[in-house]
Amino acid sequence: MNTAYLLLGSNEGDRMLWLTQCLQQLENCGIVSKRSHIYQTAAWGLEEQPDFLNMAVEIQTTLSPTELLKNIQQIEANLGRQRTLKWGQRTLDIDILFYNDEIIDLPELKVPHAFIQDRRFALAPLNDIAASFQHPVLKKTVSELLGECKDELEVKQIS
Ligand code: GSY
Repeated sequence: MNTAYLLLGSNEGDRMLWLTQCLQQLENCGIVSKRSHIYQTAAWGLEEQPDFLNMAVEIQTTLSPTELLKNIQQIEANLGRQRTLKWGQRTLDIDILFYNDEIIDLPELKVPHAFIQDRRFALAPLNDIAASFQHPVLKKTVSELLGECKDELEVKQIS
């Protein structure tokens, strides 16, 4: 069994509904063993767009990293995601943040996800469920990375 940490985000349409449906569909990938609070977060990248709702989940899965990626891309497609602008609005985005303590460098998949340490919208929810998890490259815990993070975009816990 493998442990993966995922970040879910939505900033288009009924954001809470997309997150809820995503949680249901993730049950096809394994067991969702932990979920963070939900945060309303200012959009990073193209800032002239609606705020995101973000949450992190821990999943226990027998899927390999690339199988997991294919499954979550299918969930994104099922829930209306259209891949248009790189930093644009989206009904649902699912990122693999960590997969065990593995370092994966494939054209289609980089794990740990490159932005974790620079994005409060990822670290705050992740800290709810994996504060003492150590980043396998930076060798710092999620809690330490959150304490050092300089990202000033607003991240507000809403549930
Ligand atoms: O990379 C994830 C999608 N995304 C997000 C996000 O999830 N939250 C916030 N606050 N900004 C974002 N910009 C992008 S792209």
